[in-house]
Amino acid sequence: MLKKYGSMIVAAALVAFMIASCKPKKKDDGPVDTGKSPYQSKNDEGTISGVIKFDGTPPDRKRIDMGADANCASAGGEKLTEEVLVTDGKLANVFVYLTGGPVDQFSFQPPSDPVVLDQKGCRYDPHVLGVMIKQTLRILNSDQTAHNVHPTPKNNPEWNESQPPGTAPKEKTFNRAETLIPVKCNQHPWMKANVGVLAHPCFSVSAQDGTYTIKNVPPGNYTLVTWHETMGEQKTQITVGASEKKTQDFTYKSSVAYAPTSLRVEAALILP
Ligand SMILES: [Cu+2]
Repeated sequence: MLKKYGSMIVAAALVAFMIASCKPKKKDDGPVDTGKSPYQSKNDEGTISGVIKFDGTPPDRKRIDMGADANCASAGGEKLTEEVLVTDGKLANVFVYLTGGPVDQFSFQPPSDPVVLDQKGCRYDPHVLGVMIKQTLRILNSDQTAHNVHPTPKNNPEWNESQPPGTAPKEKTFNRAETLIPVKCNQHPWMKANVGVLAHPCFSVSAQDGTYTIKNVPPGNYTLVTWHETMGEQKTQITVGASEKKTQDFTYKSSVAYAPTSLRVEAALILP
């Protein structure tokens, strides 16, 4: 009897090991060949635009103590937390993107222009941004201090590189879609950015006034997703007709717990 159970346990362990061995590796082996045909424009793309509103009292923005680095402390710019950035009831830094429909059925070429992520006043600027798979992310250091850029992805390889002042920009690409990749700086624990990586160009980030616009939307049926670092995710179904200009607003309420995002929130050096 014992022997029988023993062999069953060994067999189960072997199966578990085989399943674990089959898991895709996180190494940088290029974009997955999806076998999708390239999107052919009929010049009838639509537009989705709207406003992300914030209902309720936003959490206070806390002062960030940059005293650990004299260059940061003396640099200009705001030194307040920016996770929840509300202006006149409008929410900034919401990543808005489409899933399903034609954006998933076809493949899309990334633009040749890079997306720029700067380090300025010991902050990442912008705080939330999107790139396409294989599009260049150009990372600048405009400060007089060394930064250490460190994305912590789940679907893409993790890397961690120092960037001293006056050195050349870093040019990086991501090979797999991921919403969104947290980026930290090992030198300055308060520094955070979030990079959305998509296989298609239909995404946007809400501006200071809460507005967003997604251009060049192939006509079709989609799920429109709004992602906010700490407030969470919302989704709605949307249909875009040929050359249609669609409006879709969202509201985040301070009293509601939305579907959590996958971000790991890390403690920063924050003073009351
Ligand atoms: Cu830094």
